[in-house]
Amino acid sequence: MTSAIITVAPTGPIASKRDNPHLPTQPHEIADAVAEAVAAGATVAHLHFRDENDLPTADLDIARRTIDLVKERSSVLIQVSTGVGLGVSFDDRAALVELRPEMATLNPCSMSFGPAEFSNPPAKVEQLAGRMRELGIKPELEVYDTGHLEVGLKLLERDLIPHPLQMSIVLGVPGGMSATAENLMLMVRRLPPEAVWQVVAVGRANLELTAIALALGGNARAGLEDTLHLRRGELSRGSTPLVQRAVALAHAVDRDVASDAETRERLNL
Ligand code: KMH
Ligand code: ZN
Repeated sequence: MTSAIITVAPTGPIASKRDNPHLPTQPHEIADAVAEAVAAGATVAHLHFRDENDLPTADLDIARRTIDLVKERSSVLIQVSTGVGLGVSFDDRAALVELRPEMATLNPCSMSFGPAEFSNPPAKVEQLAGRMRELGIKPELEVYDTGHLEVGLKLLERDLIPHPLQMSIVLGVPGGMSATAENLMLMVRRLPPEAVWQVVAVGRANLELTAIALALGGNARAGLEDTLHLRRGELSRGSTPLVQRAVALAHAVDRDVASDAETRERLNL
């Protein structure tokens, strides 16, 4: 099997330091967390940004400052989240690609996201995909349901996103598919053979589904964005223990962890 690409997701849109005091929120904290995770084997950093009050933000200065600090510490590939956080407008979220990261997420469909609405109107999604293509930014599709996958495959068919398809199968968001092995298999069976994919299992099933995905040939995402715990009742002391666990799982199923060069080659960057 191919080597496993490990993405670190140190900070998401929802959790706060009250939920886990090790959650990095400020630019230097995020840069420290990524540097540690890279030393443990991560080659991609999936980044959300927070303002001085620790709230999710698409502020370009904060994003630029964070990215610069991350880049000072390693040659990790930067993947900016254009999901950002609930309550931030699509246009503000989309503007983050103007910072020209190597990669950015593309959330192809609107949905309920817990108690809120996650708005991704089709015309705006296509516009963002087009802008990413112009700027040479690799999109990672974030699919939370079977219909999202079909929309993503249509974008690929219409050449609005480049080959190979890169995808996160996100399971466990209230409003999307639940985090079960059956749902993961349903999605994986529908992927084109060239697809580069990982599971983003939110919450309790993170360990099991990450293990299954690695055994199936998928990649792994690890970090406090997706789970705050290492195991039931034990908060993870940052993202590094989760990255180390993903590396151990990859080795347990006889896979190497992708280097920077292998990651770039597999994603055709
Ligand atoms: N926060 C995850 C549920 C994005 O940032 O664009 C999905 C995610 C999407 O990581
Ligand atoms: Zn994210």
